[in-house]
Amino acid sequence: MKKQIKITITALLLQCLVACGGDNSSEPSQQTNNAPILSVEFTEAVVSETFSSAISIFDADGDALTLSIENQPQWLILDGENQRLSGTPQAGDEGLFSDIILTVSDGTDSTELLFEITVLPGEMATNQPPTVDLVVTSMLVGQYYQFTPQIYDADGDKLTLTLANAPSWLLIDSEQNFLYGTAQPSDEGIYKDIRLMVSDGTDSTELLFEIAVLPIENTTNQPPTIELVVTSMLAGQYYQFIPQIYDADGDKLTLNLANAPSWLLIDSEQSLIYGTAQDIDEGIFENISLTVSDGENTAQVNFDIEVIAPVPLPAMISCE
Ligand SMILES: [Ca+2]
Ligand SMILES: [Ca+2]
Ligand SMILES: [Ca+2]
Repeated sequence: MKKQIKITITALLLQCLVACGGDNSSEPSQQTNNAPILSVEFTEAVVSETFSSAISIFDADGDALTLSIENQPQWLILDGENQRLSGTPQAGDEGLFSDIILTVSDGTDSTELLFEITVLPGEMATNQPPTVDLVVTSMLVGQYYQFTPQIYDADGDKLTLTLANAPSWLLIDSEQNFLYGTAQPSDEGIYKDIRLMVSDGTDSTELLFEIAVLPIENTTNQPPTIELVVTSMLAGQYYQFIPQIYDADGDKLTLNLANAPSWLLIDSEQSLIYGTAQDIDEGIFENISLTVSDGENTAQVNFDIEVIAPVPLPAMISCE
């Protein structure tokens, strides 16, 4: 602005000098024409913001000047009367516009100015709203859960999560951006339209989700397993066989014995089988089954027991 005023004053002064000094002769002037000069303020334009830049023009002879423009971006308008370039670039106009030619003419000579304008992205125009994604299936009552949403912002903005319309036991850790909570048996049911919002400070994105709170019984039961090693028994001796039983869920297990000889018994408390066969029981007892149950599923092992009569000790033979 300062520069513009200075130029205008100078132009007036020269016009005055010409008017005062050179008007007394009508003889054809041999003086050569001075070409006009021009300059523009160097300014950067911003998307969605009004751009305006003054053009300074000057002609040493005080000739009437006209401005014209070529190769300008569509949004850039020349106001020749007010010696001003103006316009409002839109989103998509970001970048460098070069080789713009501004021409000033005094009717005889003209001067060209080659310049360029950079259009910067505007704050508002280029914010990418953040995205949020969350995979929540179901929760079992009594168990602590943590859900970490996938949040992303293409601009790298700092993101803030907020939760709305959530059950009271579902909480948010805004520092670390995750959800957590433990539902109680009285919370069983489906909670719909829970809103998770992520904001980058300018735009926000919302995700609606639901959580089903299931009773613990709805878990997939792991059936128990059983292993038993039984070889043979000597008649007259007490034996105890302890099966290896296991349940991945930690369920309480109960044993059941079937197709067993009467002398083979089960101790359900201690989960073992025991018994003493007699000499008359000598033989093979086949296909005895021992079953373990976790209350829902069972596992079974079938086995044979051979009862062997003890070999009588050989009689002492005395030699004479
Ligand atoms: Ca001139
Ligand atoms: Ca953003
Ligand atoms: Ca089980």
